[in-house]
This record gives sequence, structure tokens and C-alpha cells, in this order.
Amino acid sequence: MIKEILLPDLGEGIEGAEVSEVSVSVGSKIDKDAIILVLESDKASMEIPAEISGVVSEILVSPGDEVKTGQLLIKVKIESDDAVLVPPIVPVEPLSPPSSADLVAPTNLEKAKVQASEELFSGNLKENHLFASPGVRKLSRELGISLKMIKGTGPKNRITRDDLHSYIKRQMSMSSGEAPVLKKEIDFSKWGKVETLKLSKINKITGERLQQAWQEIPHVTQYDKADITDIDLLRKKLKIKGVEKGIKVTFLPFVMKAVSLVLKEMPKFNSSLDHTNKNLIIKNYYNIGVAVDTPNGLTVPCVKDVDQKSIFELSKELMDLSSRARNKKLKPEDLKGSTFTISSLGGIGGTAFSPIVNPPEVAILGVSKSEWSQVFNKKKKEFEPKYLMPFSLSYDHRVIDGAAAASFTSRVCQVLLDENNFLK
Ligand code: CAO
Repeated sequence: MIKEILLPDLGEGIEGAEVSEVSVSVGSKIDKDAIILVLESDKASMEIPAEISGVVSEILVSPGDEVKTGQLLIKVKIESDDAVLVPPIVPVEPLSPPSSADLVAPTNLEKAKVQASEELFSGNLKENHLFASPGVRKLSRELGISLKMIKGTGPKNRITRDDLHSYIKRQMSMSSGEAPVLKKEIDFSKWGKVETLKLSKINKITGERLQQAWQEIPHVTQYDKADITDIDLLRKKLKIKGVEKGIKVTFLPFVMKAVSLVLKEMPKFNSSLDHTNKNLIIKNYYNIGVAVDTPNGLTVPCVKDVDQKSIFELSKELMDLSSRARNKKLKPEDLKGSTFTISSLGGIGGTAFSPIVNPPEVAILGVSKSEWSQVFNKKKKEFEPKYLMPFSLSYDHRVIDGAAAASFTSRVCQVLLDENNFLK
């Protein structure tokens, strides 16, 4: 029996990608989950696993081809029907119309969240029987929504990202009692010449995430200034040494290292709320996401175990991640697992800004351009020139109180005063 392997939904809003490598050949025997193709999209490279075991009988794509979700990739000869390990299709229950009781608090969305988390904890959730991409599953888990509640409109009732979005919109409009407002496009050309630019996939995905974070998280921003006069001297020394090693040493690795030290002391800043918003998950690892500006939009690759790395190691990793982000060479793993984010505009300019928290994290640090200032020394009773780095901490006020935030930024300032914190 011949079985066709189609390109699954890649999630993350990615509709298609370019084949960069075909990892099998005709006649080769493959096991379920063996990598058959490597694809490259605007954002990352992805390995496509086989969903069945068998012998490759035909390959319908080659390196350089643009492939789209649902496209036939390879044909596989299956030796026995037992080898087919595709999960059974379970019909998805249609959504029942809301009763009047559904329209009062707690909202349908909250109920769905609670139900999903109860099912998760009781082990009753059989979402594996439904077809959905890993991206859709991840998002539904993050939002605490059971996929069983959603009717899939894709092939074989596959639940698409649009299905999930429509479900959320429907629930939100039901719970607020308002019909969704359809916005009319404005014809700006009535008043002058215009041009239309297509938003990149990264622009669209980032836009949706930022909007969601802004709407869901009660943000507060705390501002501070760190005296980095001594760190500036240390950086200059390390910068010269770095040139020999081909490593560019900027201020950012010092800030990352300082933040990792303070996160260890103040673990709430390195946490996430669970889906029910009833528990706080404290993470005992320190992975810092770094916002990188690329020609296609903003991406946030993650530097793992920052607390265990030297300034040179952090600088090298930062150079590698930011260059791969700009050349669209990031892998999905590079974008996952951050526990806290830093957005640095210090190399560009500005005196201060309020960054938006990167969920499921609870805090983010924004770094602005340092400036020399005259600071009054009370002991000496004189002004001294100091190199001051302005920075801001935006935080989720459900998790962090203002006093803790002010302590966090003060502690970052203290850590940055002592160069011994950066010599290991
Ligand atoms: N004060 C003074 N100088 C600073 C500084 C600061 N706070 N931050 C960086 N600089 C200096 C660097 O030291 C470097 O100087 P030298 O050439 O003398 O070494 C220069 O500015 C350029 O630095 P850089 O920007 O190339 O490097 P970085 O490590 O500071 O930042 C990266 C790397 C990837 C974060 C940055 O290039 C980038 O993409 N920033 C934009 C992030 C962004 O768009 N955030 C906005 C998100 S909206 O919330």
C-alpha cells in the first residue's frame, strides 16, 4: 500500500517554506518520526518528520522548491497495515449554541480554560486524537483552551490557527455580549498619494502577540539609571581582547549577566503564571531572550543559562544569534525557553522607553543609550562625571508589586557598579 506524506501545518502563521534539504532517497527505509525534509521559512529552519514507517517510493520535491501546507512531499510504501501509526480521527463535536447561563460570569472563555486545565490535570484530555499542528496545540495550551471545544475546518477536520482564533473571538464576543465590530478600510488616497507595503510574516505574528500581551497583562514600567563608569572601563579592556578573538564586546552581555544574578535573588521575576492564573511557576534556570531588530521585523532569540557564561561567551553567542536572526537562519529551538527578555536600543538612541512584556514571562528590561552626566558626590561635596545607562523594567502587575520592581532595578544598578560580578 502506498501512503502519501503531505506538508503539515507548520504553525506560527507560516503558510509555506523553501526546501533546503531532502534527507531521504527513493528506496530508503524510514521509521516513523525520521527526518525526511528540512525547510527554511522567513523565520527559522524546520525539520519535517515522517508520520509513518515504510520505504520511500517517490520524492516529489527538491531543494529550492517552495512548498505549501497540504502539498504532497513523498510517497511511502507501507509493508503492513500495522505500520500505519496515524492517530484515529475522532469526530469533533459541533459547538452547541450558548445558553443564557453561558453569557453571565464566569465567561465562556474562563470556563473553557478551567475545563481544559481540569482535564489536563485529571489526564482525561484526549486532544492527541484531534488533528492540529504543534503550533496550534502549543497556543491552545498557552491559552488554556481545550481543542475538543473547536470545530476544525481543515482537511480531515484539522483544527487550524484560524479556527482557534475564531473560537476565541466568538467566546470573547459572547462573554462581553457585544457583536464583533467589522472595521471598514479607510481610503487614504482621497487626500494624497499613498503606497501599500505588505507586512512580513514576522510583522504580523509579532503584531498579534504584542497586541495580546498589551491587552491581557496589566503593565507598569519602572525607570532607573545605572552608573556604568567602571563597567565602561572593563568593557573597553575586554573589547580590545575580543578583537583578537573576533568577538565584539558591547554593554548588553554585562546587562544580561547582571539581570541573571538579580533573577536568582528575586525569583518572582523569573516566573510564569499558569493557565488558571492560580499558581506561579518559578523557573530555576536563567535563559534571556534578546530582542533583535531585523530587516523582516523583530525577533527574540534566547541565550540559554546566562548565569553560567562569561562575558566573552555571552558576546559570542549574542553575535551568532543576532547575525542568524538577520539572515533568517534561526532554528525553532533558538526562539524557545526564555525566562526574561531584554530589549536594547542603547546602540541606537533615546532616553527611555516602555517595553511590552513577552508572555509567558512576567517582566522585560528596556535599555537606552548611556550618557555622561555630572553627578553630585555627597561625601566629597563635588560633582563627578559619571557614565549613566538609563533602563526600564516593565512588569506584570498581577505577579510583581511596585516595591519589588523598584528593588529589582536598584539591585541591577548595584550589580553593575561592581566589576567583580563580570570577571568569571
Ligand atoms: N549605551 C551606550 N552605548 C551602547 C549601549 C548603551 N546602552 N548599548 C549599545 N551601545 C553601543 C555598543 O557598545 C556598540 O558600541 P561599540 O561599537 O563602541 O562597541 C554600539 O552601541 C552598537 O551596539 P549594537 O546595537 O550593535 O550591539 P548590542 O549588543 O548593544 O545590541 C542587538 C545587539 C541585537 C540587541 C541590537 O543590535 C538590536 O537589534 N537592537 C534593537 C532591539 C530592538 O529593536 N528593540 C526594540 C523592541 S521594541 O520593544
